[in-house]
Amino acid sequence: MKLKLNNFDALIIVDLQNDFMPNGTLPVPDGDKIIPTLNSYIEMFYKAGNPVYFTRDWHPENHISFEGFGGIWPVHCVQNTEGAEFHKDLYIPPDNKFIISKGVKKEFDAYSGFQGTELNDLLKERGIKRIFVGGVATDYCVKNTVLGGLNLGYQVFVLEDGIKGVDVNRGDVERALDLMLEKGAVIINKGEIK
Ligand code: VGL
Ligand code: ZN
Repeated sequence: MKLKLNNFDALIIVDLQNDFMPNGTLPVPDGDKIIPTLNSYIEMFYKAGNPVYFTRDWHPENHISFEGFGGIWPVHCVQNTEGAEFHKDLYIPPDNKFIISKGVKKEFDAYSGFQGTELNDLLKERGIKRIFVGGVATDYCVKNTVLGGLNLGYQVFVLEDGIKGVDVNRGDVERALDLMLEKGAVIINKGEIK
């Protein structure tokens, strides 16, 4: 497929934070390997004048998703800690105002960048119709952000060369991709956009 960016396209980069990188507390294997590719997507959108939104997990230290507090995950992405910071090599365009924090309240978790956030309003405000989603983890926050976007009526493209998953259960990543496709997402790679 060949596809040309238009004014109604936005890029969404999901959770490129230290705790999800190989040295973090909830590592996504090779999560850092997609950074150069994501940076080239970010640059492409930025140069074309299209908005880039960065989601982040932003949990209080006693968050409900953590082991010992009712959840299944090791402590990760605690607000204002180094683990919650974006990877130092991730390119954040100058003056970027679009940081979307999720899972910010103790009692609620959110795998989707749309859940409990202002993301949909921000996209609507700019008349965005198509969203391009990359980041981690394919089988959790990427999947749920993609499904959330489809539910809200966006056309959603999944950046195949810009995602990594955890595969807690073998096959999770493949099943996640199948589900996204089944719900109407389109899977593309960088060479297909101009
Ligand atoms: C995520 C597990 C827990 C993710 C967030 O970003 O995919 N996974 N919190
Ligand atoms: Zn989390």
